[in-house]
Amino acid sequence: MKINQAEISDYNQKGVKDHNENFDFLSNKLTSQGKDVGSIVSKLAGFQVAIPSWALGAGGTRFGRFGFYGEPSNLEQKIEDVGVLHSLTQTAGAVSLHIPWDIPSDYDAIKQKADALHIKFDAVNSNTFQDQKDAAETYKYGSLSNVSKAVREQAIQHNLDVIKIGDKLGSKALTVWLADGSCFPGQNNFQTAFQNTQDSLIDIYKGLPDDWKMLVEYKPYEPNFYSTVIQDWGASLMLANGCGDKAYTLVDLGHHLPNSNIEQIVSILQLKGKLGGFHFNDSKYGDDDLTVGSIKPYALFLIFNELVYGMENNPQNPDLAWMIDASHNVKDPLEDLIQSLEAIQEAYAKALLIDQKALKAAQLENDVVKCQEILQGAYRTDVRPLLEKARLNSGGVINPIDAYRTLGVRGQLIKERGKHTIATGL
Ligand code: LRH
Ligand code: MN
Repeated sequence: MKINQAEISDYNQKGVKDHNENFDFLSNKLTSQGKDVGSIVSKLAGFQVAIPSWALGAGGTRFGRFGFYGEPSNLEQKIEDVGVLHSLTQTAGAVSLHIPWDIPSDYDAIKQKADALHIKFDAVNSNTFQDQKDAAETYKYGSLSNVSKAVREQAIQHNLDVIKIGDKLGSKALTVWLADGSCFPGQNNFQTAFQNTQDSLIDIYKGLPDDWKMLVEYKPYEPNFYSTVIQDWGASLMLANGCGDKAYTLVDLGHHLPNSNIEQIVSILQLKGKLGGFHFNDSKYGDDDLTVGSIKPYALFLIFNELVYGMENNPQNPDLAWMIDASHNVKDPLEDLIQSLEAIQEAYAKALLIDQKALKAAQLENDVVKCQEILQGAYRTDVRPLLEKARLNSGGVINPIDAYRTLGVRGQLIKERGKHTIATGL
């Protein structure tokens, strides 16, 4: 299904008066505080987040999966669904594919479809955490870190194949996340596992086109529950440095032990010019892959404060890959992704309201209270009229969730696809 511009402008009619009143009020207030509202709105409109191809259907856990009707059953339908998200929000202009879950059958056709929907191909993800049915070697005891050279070589070759697939689609980055680790003390020699991983990543790195990046994603545990080879930002940073200038760290918000200070990690990785991108989601306990901003919205705001500071002060750090990585156990996947896109825009908008100069001055004065007042003043601002303006300026809708329901998108998808289609992915 495709949402056409006429449906969008018809829908916006009912809300545009309220929007204009709210926007004018906020815009006047911010302008009186010296804020450049126009630049904030254009930064929001330019902030495109990649949708994970593996999260367009219902997710699940080992305890079960409850399907969602009208799920996409092939890559073409997944691109269509990303197109629906982008039509409504105008901030989902990219998709991140996971291989082999989403190997295109017709590259030209899929590129034409994505182009027509203004969808770019962001980082491609390799998968050496599941065995493919005709594979010669198993990844049961790891992939790039495996004690077996044959297993490591199979995993290296898979990553080189993923690069080729991404290259045909116009992608410019490879994301490597490894489940590799151990479930019991003594099972692994940590140094051998780490060195095998480093050597394997270097072999993959040699196959990276000049204008590509390698994003090394870390995670403390699951599916291994005693040790994980790439357990934290330090391990990812060391491995990226061991590969070279085109290798960076990837921060998945759910891949941190409770109460980790993620904004500090983000800040220092930018200072070192080694922050490559994000997998946005939220979590209460583990890698819960919940809707962005649904559990810890203030933490997300503090991360965006460091990102805004870094984007202004760390030219040594590359443009970042913005991606969502979530799983939907109880919500309509598209509504869940719309809420995540909204939360990301909201955190970014609030962070753009922070007077970084005044904050720096207060920090130099050790005026702790003033520092907090500056941050929380921005956080307490209802920035939704700015998000609406950015969407309207780009041809999107004022309220994406309401539009999604008013336009009956899920009903239309069920009519087209039926109730029993299942999307590949997690
Ligand atoms: C691992 C992870 C990784 C993906 C997978 C789908 O938990 O975050 O980014 O490969 O989820
Ligand atoms: Mn992830």
